[in-house]
Amino acid sequence: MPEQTRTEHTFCRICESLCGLEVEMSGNKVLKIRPDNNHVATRGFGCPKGLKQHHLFNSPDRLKYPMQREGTTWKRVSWDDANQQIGAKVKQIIEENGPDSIAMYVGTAAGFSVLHPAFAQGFMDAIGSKSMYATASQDCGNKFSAAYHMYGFPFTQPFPDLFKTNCMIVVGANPVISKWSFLQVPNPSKHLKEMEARGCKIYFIDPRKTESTKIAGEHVFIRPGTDIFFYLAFLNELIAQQGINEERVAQHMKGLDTLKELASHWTPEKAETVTHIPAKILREMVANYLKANGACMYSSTGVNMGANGTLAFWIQECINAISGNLDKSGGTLVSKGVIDFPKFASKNGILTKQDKSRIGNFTKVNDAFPGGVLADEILSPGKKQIRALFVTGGNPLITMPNSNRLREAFGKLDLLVSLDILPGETASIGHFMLPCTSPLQRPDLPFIFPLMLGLQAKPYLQATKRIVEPEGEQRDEATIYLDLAKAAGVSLFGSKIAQRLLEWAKRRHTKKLPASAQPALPQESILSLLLRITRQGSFKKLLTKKHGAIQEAHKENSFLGQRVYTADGLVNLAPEKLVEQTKLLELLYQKELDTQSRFKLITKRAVTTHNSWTHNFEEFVANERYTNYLYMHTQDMERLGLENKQLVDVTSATATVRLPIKFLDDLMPGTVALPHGWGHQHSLLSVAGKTKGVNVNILSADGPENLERASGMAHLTGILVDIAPAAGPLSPDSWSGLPQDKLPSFTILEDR
Ligand SMILES: Nc1nc2c(c(=O)[nH]1)N[C@H]1C(S)=C(S)[C@@H](COP(=O)(O)OP(=O)(O)OC[C@H]3O[C@@H](n4cnc5c(=O)[nH]c(N)nc54)[C@H](O)[C@@H]3O)O[C@H]1N2
Ligand SMILES: Nc1nc2c(c(=O)[nH]1)N[C@H]1C(S)=C(S)[C@@H](COP(=O)(O)OP(=O)(O)OC[C@H]3O[C@@H](n4cnc5c(=O)[nH]c(N)nc54)[C@H](O)[C@@H]3O)O[C@H]1N2
Ligand code: SF4
Ligand SMILES: [Mo]
Repeated sequence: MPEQTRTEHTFCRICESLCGLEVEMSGNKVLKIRPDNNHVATRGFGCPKGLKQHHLFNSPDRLKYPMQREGTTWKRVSWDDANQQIGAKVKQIIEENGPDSIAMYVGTAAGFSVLHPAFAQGFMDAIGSKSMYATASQDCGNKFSAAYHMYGFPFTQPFPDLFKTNCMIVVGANPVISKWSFLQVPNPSKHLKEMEARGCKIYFIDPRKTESTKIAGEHVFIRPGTDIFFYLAFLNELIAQQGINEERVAQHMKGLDTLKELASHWTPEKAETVTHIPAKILREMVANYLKANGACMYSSTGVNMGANGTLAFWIQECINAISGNLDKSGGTLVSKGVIDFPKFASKNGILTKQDKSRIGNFTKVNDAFPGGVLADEILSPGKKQIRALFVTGGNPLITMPNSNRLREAFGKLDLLVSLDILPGETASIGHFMLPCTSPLQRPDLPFIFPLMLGLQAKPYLQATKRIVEPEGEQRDEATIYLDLAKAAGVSLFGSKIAQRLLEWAKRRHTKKLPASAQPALPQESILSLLLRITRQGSFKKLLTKKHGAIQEAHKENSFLGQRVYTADGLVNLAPEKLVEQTKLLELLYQKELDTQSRFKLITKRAVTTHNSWTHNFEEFVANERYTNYLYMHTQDMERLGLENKQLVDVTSATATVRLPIKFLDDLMPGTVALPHGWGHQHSLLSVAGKTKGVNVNILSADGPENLERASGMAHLTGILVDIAPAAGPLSPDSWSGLPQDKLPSFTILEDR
């Protein structure tokens, strides 16, 4: 008899929008996913990735059993065997080389779960290793670093009060495609249109006329990588137009004089020579910003990845602060999640560790070292040399700088373990792949940004149970780390009591499960405990609010003088570490002047991608989408004598990639765009593996001298490149830029 269909409510955990979803199911099978029209905040919004995620999860490649590689063959192993072997290796490496030789890379997918990142960190604490790496140094580490210096805590992140702002300047973000980052606002197009309709002045500062700029606001081109000069000129002009709120500054901030002195060198005319933003437009922008009752500047990855992200973000925050827009309705707000997390965490030394990296002497940001020194840390002999790496919900081989070098380094590891749902590029070259539950297979709460920090335009809470049962031997990451800690003879969170208590809870919970189920921690109970400690009621109770539970709205005047956790409680407008970096600005400016005639390469996301892992579904790579393209303005193509779809070589300081070119007149001439997240040819992914795209991160440089000093951010946009018709030894078949002999080809045994 066919099973009856039923509807389950949950929310998407692929990107920061966390869209409410209605899932039509039959038995354990997802038939269809619809946006939840009655969701309190996301109100019927969803994107192709979220609504088709079941196809990504139902792939025949989906990991179901622990796998171990022998030579070029992957075979199935039992959990006991995998844990025992990994545990023994971890013990051996600790004995021989110390705990810091065991590293971990926490990827984006981990960030969207509550328990996964907490238990991953707990495992590193168990080992006693400081060698933590995360996506932040490819994404937003600059924001964390600047916030730490200015506000005393990296996660203190003021965000635009979208519903009330009267002027918003968006720099290096494309919310219509990517949704917002550091702010949960589902359905960006609708919000942007509504904002404009009520008279809000919107600017997009971007080297490409993006999908967002076509929805609302005014677009202003900027030469990639020159944002810092735009911000400094904006500050210079803001001071000239007497836009400082002296009273607010005197009461809550320090360092204004240093800031003024710095800005005095950067007139709109001087900045224009490198940013290409006309001084007249900049002056108008400043006037509109100052005229508005409630204005804000917001930036995202286009600025973060541009080699000067920390300085740029710092100046942006200073502009919002000194103009009186910080902590003001219509400006930027600093919200609270379920607790005052910055207070709790800074008191307990969470996310504020100041360890230094062995290579490059970088200070940790958010308790993690820069990914751009990971290859060096693996390849450079000595005490603390990294010999083992756990990759948890990430795919660094595609997403980090200088992928070829990273591939070489990963090949030298004694142990590379991936906790993933798919056998992606990083997992494919490792020693063990551990099969995890997908988002639909785990109970959850909104991740740390909304939960702990309230980074939501409209605050709400929601709980979801697991709606799809795991298949084969898939396990949740928290349970995996508990078992790995036991196998390595260490205690999660560095606490014997915690380890024993969690093992007991796991045994007790597993007894209640059907005999065929995998052992598991009681995830719902742990999440419930978190809610109860923070006085939010129980998980079960929250589950009954299947469309989400609205929380109190954010308030202005609730941050300055109250929740700034610097030593003196003042916002530091001129942190020494950042001011020191400004000495390099003249040099940088000169370098920009010297390279005006060269191409700069930027990124470009698509609605069907999420970094590197959504190409394993036929529909998302159908027809022309079988590869990525180099996008170029027709004017530049004509100048170089290139034709649409022609194969070209793109060469940076590190490598060359070969791929087809497409014209795109939305680009600023002199700028080319190349989407990231491609280059799957040599993974075990059956659909993505047949695509032709190239990994753009072969073109970005790693190593201490190529990273942004203050935050360790990789330089992934605004990269200088040369472009020429395809010629020479690169094989047109590979298009990947990797020498054929360096590419391992793996097989997977059928018995999985
Ligand atoms: N050139 C260039 N490079 C970039 C960027 C760019 O714009 N340009 N963007 C950067 C940004 S913003 C980021 S955040 C990084 C991303 O860097 P990564 O986090 O390294 O990359 P993802 O592709 O998001 O990898 C997610 C991995 O998690 C797996 N996964 C999915 N769901 C789950 C789950 O529930 N559990 C587990 N265990 N695994 C799961 C996926 O299969 C995939 O392997 O890349 C950065 N790299
Ligand atoms: N569809 C889709 N959605 C995603 C993702 C995805 O891969 N695909 N990734 C998710 C993740 S992990 C993140 S962090 C967010 C990121 O979300 P966003 O930060 O909004 O990322 P992008 O859409 O890449 O927008 C960056 C913009 O910066 C511009 N830009 C490039 N270089 C420069 C520069 O030097 N200066 C300035 N001013 N602008 C520049 C680009 O043209 C682009 O329009 O998106 C998330 N959402
Ligand atoms: S925008 Fe798409 S991927 Fe992001 S949460 Fe919503 S449905 Fe999921
Ligand atoms: Mo990201």
